[in-house]
Amino acid sequence: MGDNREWEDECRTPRLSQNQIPAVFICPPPPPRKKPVAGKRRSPPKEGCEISGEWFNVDPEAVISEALKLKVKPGKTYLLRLINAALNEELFFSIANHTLTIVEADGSYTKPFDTETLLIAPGQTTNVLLKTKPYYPNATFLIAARPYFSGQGTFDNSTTAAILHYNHHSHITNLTLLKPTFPPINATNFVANFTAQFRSLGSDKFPIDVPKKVDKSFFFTVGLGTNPCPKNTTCQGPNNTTKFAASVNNISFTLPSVSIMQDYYSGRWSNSVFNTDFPSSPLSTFNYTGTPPNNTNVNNGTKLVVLKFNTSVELVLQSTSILGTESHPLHLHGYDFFVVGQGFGNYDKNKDPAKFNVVDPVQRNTAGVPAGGWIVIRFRADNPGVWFMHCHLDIHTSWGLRMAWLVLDGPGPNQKLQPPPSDLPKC
Ligand SMILES: [Cu+2]
Repeated sequence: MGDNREWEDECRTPRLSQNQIPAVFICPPPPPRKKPVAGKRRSPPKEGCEISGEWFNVDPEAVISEALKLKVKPGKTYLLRLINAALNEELFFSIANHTLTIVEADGSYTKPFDTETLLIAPGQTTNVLLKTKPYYPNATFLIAARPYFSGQGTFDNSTTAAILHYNHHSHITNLTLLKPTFPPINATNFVANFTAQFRSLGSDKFPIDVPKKVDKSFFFTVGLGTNPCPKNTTCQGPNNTTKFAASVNNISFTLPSVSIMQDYYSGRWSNSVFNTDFPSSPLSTFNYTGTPPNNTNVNNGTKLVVLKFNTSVELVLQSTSILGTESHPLHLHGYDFFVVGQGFGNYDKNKDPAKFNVVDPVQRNTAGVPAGGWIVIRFRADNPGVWFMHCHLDIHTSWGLRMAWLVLDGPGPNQKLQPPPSDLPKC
């Protein structure tokens, strides 16, 4: 607070780049410092920034000479900071014949766990420890990422790749190149099992502040839908008369002509660009993951939920099967939330809370709502301002899978929305 970052965020959000940048960035580790990882101090032996951002739409071996090389030494532990910078692809990531130890998600430490393949959604970050082989191997190893896609229709299934190269091999040619094995492109169960392994530290030494008591409960459906095709326009929706839309509680968010923050800060509540009647649960209920309703049209509007300062919020995010179930990595601005539960099918408010994890749930800012399933998140609304929440698949956001929370000021001097900076650009 106090650095006006909430104003920047609000202003930039609707201006996401339209250019596709499918990429996994492997970025430099931070300066060595004490980390609560397996109770030991670990200093990465090397710093550097590697960018694996080019799609190779051919056999990886054909482009090996051009591929980026991540040079390592045997018997070391490297920290890789992974960021999915793609706009529309959740990505599987793997390094052939090497195990990755996950230690961080979206800026919060996790209990370390091992995996051969990880999934990372657009905007998510994950730090992993890579333990190299004890001796120089007679091989090089493909580092690769390729999409996870749970929806319908065609999808680009290309692979992006780099090479893990043990340093002394620089003078040896014809080393075997080993490739990782990936789950199938639509491996939703793999994804659910993988994400269920994330746990925050949540110990006496590293406590977490997960809300145990809930002040306000919300139930939001997230999914696809349609809008009528405007007259004299050609639409490529599910049929000629419709175009694709996406919604939260069947409301497709319309971007306002003026920044919501500016309207709110200037005290305009009536006659403003927004309404404050976003429904806390769907206005029409149906079997969300069963047979979808015949009418797939969404409503359109700029609707917000207003929260009193410091409200502890529980939010069920339920995927729908309208135009097919699909995974939606939901991103909340302004907060790191706790994922206290996840499951498939329709959320059952009588049975599912018994399975919630309020001891060591993962804390992050982007979490996947499983295709045909749900997650439950909790956060404390202690950051005043207007906070966008949206699917991190850019195409779904642009179709309207987005809404915003308006968190009111608290009584304290440090609990108020800061005035806009003098150089605030006009949105
Ligand atoms: Cu989505």
